[in-house]
Amino acid sequence: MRIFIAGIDGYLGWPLAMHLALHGHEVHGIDNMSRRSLVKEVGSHSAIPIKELHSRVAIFKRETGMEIHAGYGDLRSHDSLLYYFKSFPPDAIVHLGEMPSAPYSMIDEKRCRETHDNNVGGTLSILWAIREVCPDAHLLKLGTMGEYGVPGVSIPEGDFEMQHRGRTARMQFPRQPGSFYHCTKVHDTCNVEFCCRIWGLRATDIMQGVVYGTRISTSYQDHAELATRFDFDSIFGTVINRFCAQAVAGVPITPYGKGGQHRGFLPLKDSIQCLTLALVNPPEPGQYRVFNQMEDTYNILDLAEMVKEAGETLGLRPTIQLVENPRIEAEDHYYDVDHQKLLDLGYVPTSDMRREISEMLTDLLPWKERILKMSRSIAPVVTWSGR
Ligand code: USQ
Repeated sequence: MRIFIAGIDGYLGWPLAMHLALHGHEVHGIDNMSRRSLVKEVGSHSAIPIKELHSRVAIFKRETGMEIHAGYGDLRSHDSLLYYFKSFPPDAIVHLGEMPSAPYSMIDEKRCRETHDNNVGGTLSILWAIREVCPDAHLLKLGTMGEYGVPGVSIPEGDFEMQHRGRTARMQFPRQPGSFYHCTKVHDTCNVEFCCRIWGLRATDIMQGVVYGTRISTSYQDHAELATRFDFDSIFGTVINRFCAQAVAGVPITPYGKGGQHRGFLPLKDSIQCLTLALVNPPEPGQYRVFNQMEDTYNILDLAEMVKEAGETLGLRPTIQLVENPRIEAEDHYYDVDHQKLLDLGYVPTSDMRREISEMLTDLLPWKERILKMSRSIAPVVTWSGR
């Protein structure tokens, strides 16, 4: 299959590109390198050092003999996108090229608007380019479980049957995003579904839970120069990854508020597995389908305890410190999510959360000094209330 990856330099994009190339697909991709520059802007860096994109591509070729065609590109440059798609008409487009941080989108008006411009604008650019150049291509778009929020009822996989005044209809499940970043994903969902309905495009919208971990695949895991990034700062680091980095650095693990927030999680290598399954099982023309991509739900305090225990087993002395919640969010709530469709396609969850945490701590230990060097970026600084 000929696959184009937008956001090929990211936490998910790079391991997905390698995985797909190793499984015989022709992979092309672009990245505007914003993740690298924004993490720098907020005063941090990847705990695990990563090579520049062109070096990664060269090392991958040297090690495997396989080619990944990747370079700089911004999705919002619509003419460039048309050029890419015309010179390499893709069978599928994986869209990971968005600014992924809720806190970043809440810093100020400039960052909020940048997030909307990049995310909503980039997706619109892709949709128009597909329509013009390759209307039969499958768009695999990364959404988020955070689109649904925590509504207090079970969350279906995309749509549900609604009854109102004696009539029934199938509708998208209502959205309740928790940050301006999550709002951009809701807007994307609306645009992607609309284009399937009106233009007959085909798309899979992935409502993904929080991804964690350092391990990407057994076949090239040991090759340090091919590692994917790992963020731990309060803006771009996600919760389990942050807790593990905190345990390694010897600074307190920071559940926000009461720590009763529930989320769905899945390990990085399972995210790669799920995205691949969606690619090799495309939807029908005109079909807009939603997959809730997650494995298990946990509450934040339990995760903190798990990281603490795993750290102690490795001889660390992690501590947990509840901190005032910088976000406005429910801290103790019902959470139940349908996530059957990927299992039906053959997804085999690999996760044992305790083992994953232990592996993550082991992988991060050599980089303790790198984490400590940017330890000022760990404490949360962005508040939802702006105070
Ligand atoms: N949290 C803590 N302590 C921390 C960091 C986070 O208690 O040190 C809490 C947050 O308050 C939140 C939960 O952990 O309740 C998850 O936060 P997160 O930063 O790990 O994840 P979130 O902001 O929700 O966003 C991340 C990714 C985003 C993706 C989303 C999936 O950055 O791109 O869309 O996870 S989901 O959370 O299911 O919406």
